[in-house]
Amino acid sequence: MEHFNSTPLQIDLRRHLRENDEDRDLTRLICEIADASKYIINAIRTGDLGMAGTSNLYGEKQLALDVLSDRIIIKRLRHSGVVANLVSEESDEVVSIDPDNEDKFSVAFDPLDGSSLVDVNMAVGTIVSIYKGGNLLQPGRNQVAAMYILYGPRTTLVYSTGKGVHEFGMNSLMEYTLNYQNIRMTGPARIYSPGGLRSKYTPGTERFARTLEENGTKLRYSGGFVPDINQLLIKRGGVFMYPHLTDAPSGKLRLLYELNPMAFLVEQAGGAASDGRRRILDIEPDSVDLRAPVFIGTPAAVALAEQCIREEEG
Ligand code: AFP
Repeated sequence: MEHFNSTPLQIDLRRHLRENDEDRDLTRLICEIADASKYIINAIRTGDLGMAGTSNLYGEKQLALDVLSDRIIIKRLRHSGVVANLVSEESDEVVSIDPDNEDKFSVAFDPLDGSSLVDVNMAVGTIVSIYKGGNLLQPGRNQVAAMYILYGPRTTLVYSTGKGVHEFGMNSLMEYTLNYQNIRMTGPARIYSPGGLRSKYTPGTERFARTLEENGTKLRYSGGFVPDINQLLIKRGGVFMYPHLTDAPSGKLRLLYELNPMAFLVEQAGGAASDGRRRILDIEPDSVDLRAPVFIGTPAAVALAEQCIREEEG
Protein backbone atom coordinates (compact mmCIF):
# COMPACT_ATOMS: atom_id res chain seq x y z
CA MET A 1 0.00 0.00 0.00
CA GLU A 2 1.41 3.37 -1.03
CA HIS A 3 2.04 5.59 1.98
CA PHE A 4 1.70 9.35 1.69
CA ASN A 5 3.88 11.34 4.02
CA SER A 6 1.22 14.00 3.71
CA THR A 7 -1.96 14.44 1.68
CA PRO A 8 -1.51 16.57 -1.48
CA LEU A 9 -3.55 19.32 0.18
CA GLN A 10 -1.18 19.74 3.12
CA ILE A 11 1.10 22.77 2.84
CA ASP A 12 4.16 22.68 5.08
CA LEU A 13 5.75 25.76 6.65
CA ARG A 14 8.62 26.16 4.18
CA ARG A 15 6.28 25.82 1.18
CA HIS A 16 3.89 28.39 2.68
CA LEU A 17 6.72 30.88 3.14
CA ARG A 18 7.98 30.27 -0.43
CA GLU A 19 4.50 30.56 -1.94
CA ASN A 20 4.19 33.91 -0.18
CA ASP A 21 7.45 35.05 -1.79
CA GLU A 22 9.16 35.52 1.57
CA ASP A 23 12.79 36.60 1.70
CA ARG A 24 14.98 33.47 1.48
CA ASP A 25 17.00 34.33 4.60
CA LEU A 26 13.87 35.14 6.61
CA THR A 27 12.38 31.82 5.45
CA ARG A 28 15.54 30.07 6.63
CA LEU A 29 15.39 31.84 10.01
CA ILE A 30 11.72 30.96 10.63
CA CYS A 31 12.32 27.34 9.61
CA GLU A 32 15.41 27.09 11.86
CA ILE A 33 13.27 28.17 14.83
CA ALA A 34 10.57 25.68 13.83
CA ASP A 35 13.21 22.94 13.72
CA ALA A 36 14.55 24.00 17.14
CA SER A 37 11.05 23.55 18.57
CA LYS A 38 11.24 19.81 17.86
CA TYR A 39 14.13 19.47 20.31
CA ILE A 40 12.28 21.62 22.86
CA ILE A 41 9.24 19.39 22.53
CA ASN A 42 11.41 16.38 23.31
CA ALA A 43 12.94 18.17 26.32
CA ILE A 44 9.48 19.05 27.66
CA ARG A 45 8.11 15.55 27.20
CA THR A 46 11.14 13.80 28.71
CA GLY A 47 13.31 16.47 30.36
CA ASP A 48 14.41 17.03 33.93
CA LEU A 49 12.29 19.55 35.83
CA GLY A 50 15.00 20.09 38.43
CA MET A 51 16.03 23.69 39.09
CA ALA A 52 19.02 24.63 36.97
CA GLY A 53 20.39 26.68 39.86
CA THR A 54 21.20 29.72 37.76
CA SER A 55 19.02 32.84 37.67
CA ASN A 56 17.93 35.04 34.77
CA LEU A 57 18.05 38.84 34.45
CA TYR A 58 14.93 39.15 36.59
CA GLY A 59 16.31 37.11 39.48
CA GLU A 60 13.97 34.21 38.72
CA LYS A 61 15.36 30.72 39.29
CA GLN A 62 15.83 29.06 35.91
CA LEU A 63 14.28 25.67 35.47
CA ALA A 64 16.44 23.16 33.64
CA LEU A 65 14.00 23.35 30.73
CA ASP A 66 14.39 27.11 30.47
CA VAL A 67 18.13 26.82 30.21
CA LEU A 68 18.00 23.87 27.81
CA SER A 69 15.43 25.53 25.52
CA ASP A 70 17.52 28.69 25.51
CA ARG A 71 20.63 26.77 24.47
CA ILE A 72 18.78 24.85 21.75
CA ILE A 73 17.56 28.04 20.08
CA ILE A 74 20.81 29.98 20.48
CA LYS A 75 22.76 27.10 18.92
CA ARG A 76 20.42 26.98 15.90
CA LEU A 77 20.45 30.76 15.45
CA ARG A 78 24.22 31.04 15.89
CA HIS A 79 24.82 28.58 13.04
CA SER A 80 21.95 29.73 10.81
CA GLY A 81 24.14 32.22 8.93
CA VAL A 82 21.35 34.83 8.88
CA VAL A 83 21.49 36.33 12.40
CA ALA A 84 23.28 39.54 13.38
CA ASN A 85 22.34 39.72 17.08
CA LEU A 86 20.06 37.85 19.44
CA VAL A 87 18.77 38.34 22.95
CA SER A 88 16.85 35.87 25.10
CA GLU A 89 14.60 36.41 28.10
CA GLU A 90 16.80 33.83 29.84
CA SER A 91 20.13 35.55 29.21
CA ASP A 92 21.27 38.93 30.53
CA GLU A 93 23.00 40.34 27.49
CA VAL A 94 22.80 40.64 23.71
CA VAL A 95 24.64 37.81 21.90
CA SER A 96 26.49 39.33 18.92
CA ILE A 97 26.99 36.94 16.01
CA ASP A 98 27.51 39.21 12.99
CA PRO A 99 26.56 42.45 14.75
CA ASP A 100 27.26 45.00 12.02
CA ASN A 101 25.64 43.08 9.17
CA GLU A 102 22.50 45.05 8.32
CA ASP A 103 21.49 42.41 5.77
CA LYS A 104 20.93 39.88 8.55
CA PHE A 105 18.28 39.70 11.24
CA SER A 106 18.16 40.36 14.98
CA VAL A 107 16.02 38.10 17.15
CA ALA A 108 14.49 38.61 20.60
CA PHE A 109 12.91 35.49 22.04
CA ASP A 110 11.48 33.83 25.11
CA PRO A 111 12.56 30.20 24.74
CA LEU A 112 9.98 28.74 27.09
CA ASP A 113 7.44 31.27 28.30
CA GLY A 114 5.37 30.01 31.21
CA SER A 115 7.97 27.36 32.09
CA SER A 116 6.69 27.24 35.67
CA LEU A 117 3.56 25.60 34.21
CA VAL A 118 5.41 22.55 32.84
CA ASP A 119 5.50 20.71 36.17
CA VAL A 120 1.71 21.03 36.44
CA ASN A 121 1.39 19.85 32.83
CA MET A 122 -0.11 23.03 31.41
CA ALA A 123 0.60 24.56 28.01
CA VAL A 124 3.74 26.66 27.45
CA GLY A 125 5.32 28.30 24.42
CA THR A 126 8.27 29.81 22.58
CA ILE A 127 7.83 33.45 21.48
CA VAL A 128 10.00 35.06 18.78
CA SER A 129 10.38 38.63 17.51
CA ILE A 130 12.44 39.34 14.35
CA TYR A 131 13.93 42.63 13.13
CA LYS A 132 16.00 43.41 10.03
CA GLY A 133 19.56 44.54 10.79
CA GLY A 134 21.55 44.65 14.02
CA ASN A 135 19.42 46.90 16.20
CA LEU A 136 17.27 45.14 18.80
CA LEU A 137 16.07 48.36 20.49
CA GLN A 138 13.52 49.25 17.80
CA PRO A 139 9.80 49.90 18.32
CA GLY A 140 7.74 46.77 17.71
CA ARG A 141 6.17 48.28 14.57
CA ASN A 142 9.53 47.69 12.85
CA GLN A 143 9.37 43.89 13.27
CA VAL A 144 9.62 42.01 9.97
CA ALA A 145 8.16 38.85 11.50
CA ALA A 146 6.88 37.34 14.74
CA MET A 147 5.96 33.80 15.68
CA TYR A 148 5.18 31.48 18.52
CA ILE A 149 5.13 27.74 19.04
CA LEU A 150 2.52 26.44 21.49
CA TYR A 151 3.36 23.19 23.29
CA GLY A 152 -0.09 22.04 24.34
CA PRO A 153 -2.21 18.92 23.76
CA ARG A 154 -1.26 19.63 20.13
CA THR A 155 1.87 21.45 19.03
CA THR A 156 1.03 24.44 16.85
CA LEU A 157 3.05 27.22 15.26
CA VAL A 158 1.70 30.67 14.40
CA TYR A 159 3.64 33.20 12.32
CA SER A 160 3.25 36.46 10.46
CA THR A 161 5.63 38.38 8.20
CA GLY A 162 3.17 41.24 7.89
CA LYS A 163 0.94 39.47 5.34
CA GLY A 164 -1.62 37.98 7.72
CA VAL A 165 -1.44 35.41 10.51
CA HIS A 166 -1.20 31.69 9.79
CA GLU A 167 -1.43 28.60 12.04
CA PHE A 168 0.32 25.28 11.45
CA GLY A 169 -0.05 22.00 13.31
CA MET A 170 2.68 19.44 13.91
CA ASN A 171 1.88 16.08 12.28
CA SER A 172 3.07 12.59 13.17
CA LEU A 173 6.27 13.17 11.19
CA MET A 174 6.97 16.36 13.21
CA GLU A 175 6.27 18.50 10.11
CA TYR A 176 4.33 21.76 10.52
CA THR A 177 1.40 21.74 8.08
CA LEU A 178 -1.08 24.57 7.47
CA ASN A 179 -4.28 24.59 9.55
CA TYR A 180 -5.59 28.13 9.00
CA GLN A 181 -4.25 31.07 7.04
CA ASN A 182 -5.18 34.78 7.33
CA ILE A 183 -6.76 34.37 10.77
CA ARG A 184 -8.96 37.40 11.59
CA MET A 185 -10.20 38.46 15.04
CA THR A 186 -13.65 39.39 13.80
CA GLY A 187 -15.70 38.20 16.75
CA PRO A 188 -16.76 40.05 19.92
CA ALA A 189 -14.77 39.65 23.15
CA ARG A 190 -16.64 36.73 24.74
CA ILE A 191 -13.62 35.73 26.90
CA TYR A 192 -11.14 37.74 28.90
CA SER A 193 -7.84 36.86 30.58
CA PRO A 194 -7.11 39.11 33.60
CA GLY A 195 -3.48 38.81 34.74
CA GLY A 196 -2.17 40.19 38.02
CA LEU A 197 -3.87 40.46 41.43
CA ARG A 198 -7.35 42.04 41.18
CA SER A 199 -6.74 43.74 44.54
CA LYS A 200 -3.85 45.62 42.92
CA TYR A 201 -5.87 46.90 39.95
CA THR A 202 -6.05 50.68 39.49
CA PRO A 203 -9.53 52.28 39.19
CA GLY A 204 -9.55 52.29 35.37
CA THR A 205 -8.61 48.60 35.06
CA GLU A 206 -11.06 47.68 37.83
CA ARG A 207 -13.86 49.46 35.96
CA PHE A 208 -12.85 47.74 32.72
CA ALA A 209 -12.88 44.27 34.34
CA ARG A 210 -16.23 44.96 36.00
CA THR A 211 -17.73 46.14 32.70
CA LEU A 212 -16.57 42.98 30.92
CA GLU A 213 -18.12 40.80 33.62
CA GLU A 214 -21.39 42.78 33.56
CA ASN A 215 -21.45 42.14 29.78
CA GLY A 216 -21.21 38.38 30.41
CA THR A 217 -17.61 38.02 29.25
CA LYS A 218 -16.20 34.72 30.54
CA LEU A 219 -12.90 34.54 32.45
CA ARG A 220 -10.32 32.26 30.81
CA TYR A 221 -6.78 32.51 32.27
CA SER A 222 -4.11 29.80 32.22
CA GLY A 223 -1.10 31.76 33.48
CA GLY A 224 0.64 31.12 30.16
CA PHE A 225 0.85 34.08 27.79
CA VAL A 226 1.13 31.91 24.66
CA PRO A 227 -1.95 29.69 25.24
CA ASP A 228 -3.95 32.68 26.52
CA ILE A 229 -3.20 34.74 23.40
CA ASN A 230 -3.58 31.74 21.10
CA GLN A 231 -7.09 31.22 22.50
CA LEU A 232 -8.06 34.79 21.46
CA LEU A 233 -6.72 34.27 17.95
CA ILE A 234 -8.23 30.85 17.30
CA LYS A 235 -11.59 31.79 18.86
CA ARG A 236 -11.43 34.96 16.73
CA GLY A 237 -12.02 37.31 19.66
CA GLY A 238 -11.45 38.16 23.31
CA VAL A 239 -9.10 40.28 25.40
CA PHE A 240 -6.01 39.58 27.53
CA MET A 241 -4.63 42.02 30.05
CA TYR A 242 -1.70 42.17 32.40
CA PRO A 243 -2.24 45.76 33.55
CA HIS A 244 -0.27 48.34 35.49
CA LEU A 245 -0.78 47.51 39.17
CA THR A 246 -0.70 49.74 42.23
CA ASP A 247 2.62 48.14 43.23
CA ALA A 248 3.91 47.47 39.68
CA PRO A 249 3.21 50.47 37.38
CA SER A 250 4.90 48.69 34.44
CA GLY A 251 2.98 45.44 34.92
CA LYS A 252 4.92 42.19 34.49
CA LEU A 253 5.32 41.23 30.84
CA ARG A 254 8.47 42.03 28.82
CA LEU A 255 8.18 44.28 25.80
CA LEU A 256 10.84 42.73 23.57
CA TYR A 257 10.21 39.03 24.24
CA GLU A 258 6.44 38.85 24.90
CA LEU A 259 4.48 42.00 24.08
CA ASN A 260 5.98 43.14 20.76
CA PRO A 261 5.73 39.76 18.99
CA MET A 262 2.21 39.08 20.25
CA ALA A 263 1.08 42.64 19.47
CA PHE A 264 2.44 42.24 15.92
CA LEU A 265 0.56 38.96 15.44
CA VAL A 266 -2.70 40.23 16.97
CA GLU A 267 -2.64 43.45 14.91
CA GLN A 268 -1.99 41.38 11.77
CA ALA A 269 -5.18 39.48 12.67
CA GLY A 270 -7.14 42.75 12.92
CA GLY A 271 -6.80 43.06 16.70
CA ALA A 272 -5.21 45.78 18.86
CA ALA A 273 -2.59 45.99 21.62
CA SER A 274 -2.14 48.89 24.04
CA ASP A 275 -0.34 49.63 27.29
CA GLY A 276 -3.56 51.31 28.40
CA ARG A 277 -2.73 54.65 26.79
CA ARG A 278 -0.75 54.00 23.60
CA ARG A 279 -0.09 51.30 21.01
CA ILE A 280 2.36 48.66 22.23
CA LEU A 281 4.14 48.63 18.86
CA ASP A 282 4.93 52.35 19.15
CA ILE A 283 6.83 52.04 22.46
CA GLU A 284 10.50 53.02 21.95
CA PRO A 285 12.54 50.58 24.10
CA ASP A 286 15.62 51.96 25.87
CA SER A 287 16.69 48.58 27.27
CA VAL A 288 16.17 44.88 26.54
CA ASP A 289 14.46 44.23 29.88
CA LEU A 290 11.67 46.80 29.57
CA ARG A 291 8.30 45.73 30.96
CA ALA A 292 4.95 47.29 30.03
CA PRO A 293 1.28 46.92 30.93
CA VAL A 294 -0.80 45.28 28.19
CA PHE A 295 -4.40 45.14 26.96
CA ILE A 296 -4.51 43.02 23.80
CA GLY A 297 -7.25 41.48 21.64
CA THR A 298 -10.50 42.59 20.06
CA PRO A 299 -10.15 46.29 19.09
CA ALA A 300 -13.40 47.40 20.76
CA ALA A 301 -12.33 45.79 24.06
CA VAL A 302 -8.89 47.41 23.94
CA ALA A 303 -10.50 50.79 23.17
CA LEU A 304 -12.86 50.30 26.14
CA ALA A 305 -9.89 49.61 28.42
CA GLU A 306 -8.19 52.82 27.26
CA GLN A 307 -11.44 54.76 27.79
CA CYS A 308 -11.88 53.40 31.36
CA ILE A 309 -8.27 54.27 32.21
CA ARG A 310 -8.51 57.75 30.65
CA GLU A 311 -11.77 58.55 32.47
CA GLU A 312 -10.76 57.08 35.83
CA GLU A 313 -7.05 57.93 35.90
CA GLY A 314 -6.65 60.90 33.57
P1 AFP B 1 6.99 32.63 33.64
O1 AFP B 1 7.62 32.51 32.27
O2 AFP B 1 7.89 33.18 34.68
O3 AFP B 1 6.27 31.39 34.06
O4 AFP B 1 5.86 33.76 33.52
C1 AFP B 1 4.90 33.59 32.51
C2 AFP B 1 4.35 34.97 32.22
O5 AFP B 1 5.39 35.84 31.90
C3 AFP B 1 3.32 34.90 31.09
O6 AFP B 1 3.46 33.75 30.33
C4 AFP B 1 1.98 34.90 31.81
O7 AFP B 1 0.97 35.57 31.08
C5 AFP B 1 2.28 35.64 33.11
O8 AFP B 1 3.67 35.45 33.38
C6 AFP B 1 1.49 35.05 34.26
O9 AFP B 1 1.83 35.82 35.40
P2 AFP B 1 1.08 35.50 36.78
O10 AFP B 1 1.64 34.19 37.22
O11 AFP B 1 1.43 36.66 37.66
O12 AFP B 1 -0.39 35.42 36.48
